[in-house]
Amino acid sequence: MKKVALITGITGQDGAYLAELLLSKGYIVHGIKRRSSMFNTDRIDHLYQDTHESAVNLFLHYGDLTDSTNLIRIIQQVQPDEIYNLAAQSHVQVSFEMPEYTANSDALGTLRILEAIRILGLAKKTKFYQASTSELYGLVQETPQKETTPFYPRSPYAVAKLYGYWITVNYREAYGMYACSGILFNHESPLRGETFVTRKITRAVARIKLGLQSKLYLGNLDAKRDWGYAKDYVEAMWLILQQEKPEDFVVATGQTHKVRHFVEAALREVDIEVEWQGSGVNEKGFDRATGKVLVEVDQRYFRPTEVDLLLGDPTKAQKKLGWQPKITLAELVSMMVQEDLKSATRDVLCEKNGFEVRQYNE
Ligand code: NDP
Ligand code: GDR
Repeated sequence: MKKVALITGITGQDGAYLAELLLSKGYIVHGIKRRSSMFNTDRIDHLYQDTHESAVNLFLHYGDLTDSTNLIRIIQQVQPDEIYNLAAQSHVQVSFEMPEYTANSDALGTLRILEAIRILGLAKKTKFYQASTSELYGLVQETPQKETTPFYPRSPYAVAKLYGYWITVNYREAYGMYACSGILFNHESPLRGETFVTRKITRAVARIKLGLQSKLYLGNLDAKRDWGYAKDYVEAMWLILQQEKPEDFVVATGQTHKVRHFVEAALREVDIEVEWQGSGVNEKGFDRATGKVLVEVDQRYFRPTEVDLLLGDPTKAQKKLGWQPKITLAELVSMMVQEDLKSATRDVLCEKNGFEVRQYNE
């Protein structure tokens, strides 16, 4: 019998990689996608065979974490062995603008799924994975951050995820459910949303190199993050649900770098050396060869409360899951810049042939 998995957030970065991984392991995969006025399945289209052509192992359902009845119906219909709750309003800065919605989807959404499992009598059958986050650590209490480090969330997003983390612990303890969290540190890829800092940088660097854009505007260049590769991290999600006992795990690389280091590495990938001048909001990054300003700091990307330093300790995941990150930061930066160069090249060709190329800058 094939295992059945349900992934919320299947149209996102992690959802796409996880769906691919589970399909490769022979699972039947169900995913929840939101209704949108435009196609929103770009990241998983290559996995989705036309139902009219052959037997499929991937099924999509319309749904939303803010709608309990919808979640109950889908879970009842699918009867999953494993649920991966990856859906979330996942942008930290946006959560300051939409705190109530973020709490509804990220905190109560988690509760809705756990309750659905319980109401449907699936507490002993269905394993539950919660996408917890290093943002829970927020204001630095100790480094490196591990499973026992106290939490101090610094954004409406992180506070909502704190509820998601603890309600998962509570359902595990109260109802004996196999319910647990991966506390994942930042993980990136060519599929990363364009408004997260790494992808914003690699996309801009490719466009600057090909003359489609002149400058990149960023916020806090000194924030430090422990960046890994998303494809490595979805393997850890799967491993977390294959243990004998449900437990929470930190998933990280154990290395941390400043945002400015990521900018330098991305520019180096296209043979540009950057030189920083000024400080704070007046800081600029110059092309050492031409003297042109390539990077400018813009106040609007600063957050009301920032997380200055994330550095994870993945020892428990290494020992108990046998998990290791396979890709280094240098390889990740290179992969992302090279992929963005391909899209930028396509845009250049379109422009050359008289087709308008839309600019999305954030
Ligand atoms: P993305 O932002 O790429 O994907 C989020 C997914 O959630 C999308 O499929 C989105 O749908 C969906 N979604 C958003 N709101 C709702 C809602 N109300 N109901 C149903 N679906 C919704 O995130 P990632 O793939 O990067 O992250 C996956 C999860 O892991 C998230 O929960 C995130 O908070 C968490 N996380 C991520 C880390 C990272 O570094 N990437 C680190 C730690 C945790 P749509 O495509 O329609 O927008
Ligand atoms: P983060 O990721 O907030 O860590 O959350 P993001 O890439 O948005 O920011 C990382 C750091 O870079 C600084 N920064 C900027 N960030 C953005 N987005 N845009 C900018 O222009 C910019 N300039 C500097 C930020 O201030 C921050 O310090 C991600 C999300 O995937 C969450 O869902 C997840 O839980 C955490 O990672 C772990």
